[in-house]
Amino acid sequence: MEKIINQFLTEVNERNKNEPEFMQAVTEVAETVIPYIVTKDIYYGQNVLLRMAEPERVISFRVAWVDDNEEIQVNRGYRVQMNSAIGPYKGGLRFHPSVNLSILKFLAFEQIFKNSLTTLPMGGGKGGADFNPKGRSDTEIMRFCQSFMSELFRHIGPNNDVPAGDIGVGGREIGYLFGQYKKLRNEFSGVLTGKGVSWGGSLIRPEATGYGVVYFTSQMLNHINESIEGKSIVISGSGNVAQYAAEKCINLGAKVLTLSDSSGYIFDKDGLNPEKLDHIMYIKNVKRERISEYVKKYPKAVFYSNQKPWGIKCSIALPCATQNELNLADAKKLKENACLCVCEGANMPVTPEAIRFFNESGVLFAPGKASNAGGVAVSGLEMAQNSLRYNWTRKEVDSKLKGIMNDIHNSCLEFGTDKKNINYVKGANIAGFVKVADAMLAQGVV
Ligand code: NDP
Ligand code: 2IT
Repeated sequence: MEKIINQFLTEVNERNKNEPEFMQAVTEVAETVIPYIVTKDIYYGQNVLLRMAEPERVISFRVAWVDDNEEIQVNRGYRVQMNSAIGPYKGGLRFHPSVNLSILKFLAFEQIFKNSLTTLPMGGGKGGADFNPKGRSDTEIMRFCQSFMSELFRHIGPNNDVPAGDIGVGGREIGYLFGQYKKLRNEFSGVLTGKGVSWGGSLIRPEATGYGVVYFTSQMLNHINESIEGKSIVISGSGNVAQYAAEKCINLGAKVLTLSDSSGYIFDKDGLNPEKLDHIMYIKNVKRERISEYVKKYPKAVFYSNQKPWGIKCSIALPCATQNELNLADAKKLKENACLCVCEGANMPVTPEAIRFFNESGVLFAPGKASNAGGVAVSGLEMAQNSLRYNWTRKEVDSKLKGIMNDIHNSCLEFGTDKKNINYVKGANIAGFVKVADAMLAQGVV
């Protein structure tokens, strides 16, 4: 088996040299899905996974714009259209200086499986730019978004490719991108998700990823007769996903001890409450400042500069910032502190060595493609509401989100249970693969 997996990975690597994040994502899927493929006549010999690992199309383009000092800036924009077997390409846009093809291809590849798991008809895609929004004025952000969309609009559409937010792209950026698309196409359509509710957005979309992560965590705990209530929780990040994960944890009676950003983390041993979380949202979403501002208003909390929160004792850890932010040494600290469950809010935040350690040492672990699928799931519901020209209530969307997270959990159990042991990575990868593979086989070799 090892030989077949290595042959496959060598072939993919040949075509994707110097793309470590992409190879990391493909390796994780290959190690769990190839042993399944070889037992199924319909998939064996069809090179389906090899086809999935090659993007259908990659677009790269210049984004030139003028900053507030009237200097001309140049960035690089991308859209990776990875797989459209089960629906239009769907996935977020990331604006961050680290953005490159390796990162966007890993994200687009994971998105294929995640979107399949949601049970909604969405293919996989991802895009973004190596633009750093930090310290930029509102008008600079607007000009950048307009320039970015002046090229991207040619390649997307409500039945073809529907982008959304990711790191550095939230409601403000989606607004500027939508405005420019509408002007260029002279069309009001559901081409982006994460829109404002008064112009086609869905209720609960901002909350969906974070809430979904916590619903999924609850389901994992319920399965071992545990619950989230009263548990201490360590969260990294303080952006969209982290904020709403924290909100839901607090609502369910858990104690959220930490949040972080790229400058360090805050530890509040009394736990966050709704008022403290409101203040975090004000710091991050309105003032757009560093998380360290928190301790000015709440001096009992401590800010640890340039450190990660994984050494804080907790029962549950939710990494919600970025890829490869929790390594083997961090995983060992969590285990020593009797952590029960690690559920990914970010995409690929836990390194392969750390995942192996969790699986071998009995710490429940959920991969992002299952546990953070709530965001794209509600994006799918936003697309459905746009097509219907209708809006569901908050309660309706939240209940659909809960149902979808529950279905994903059940799919993980169906494909990932082996002699009562649950491997959520294996379960999510195989369940996600099957639906896309069946569609690709039915549609022929193209
Ligand atoms: P935001 O931009 O809202 O927040 C990102 C957070 O992560 C910030 O606190 C940021 O800190 C921190 N961060 C980003 N890059 C780094 C880095 N290199 N090192 C340390 N910290 C970093 O993004 P989201 O909350 O939307 O996204 C967070 C994660 O969740 C990403 O992995 C994303 O792909 C994933 N995700 C997002 C979904 C969504 O719907 N938004 C859906 C599913 C997954 P700072 O402000 O200092 O940069
Ligand atoms: O990683 C993700 O799933 C997202 N950033 C959300 C994608 C979407 O289309 O809502």
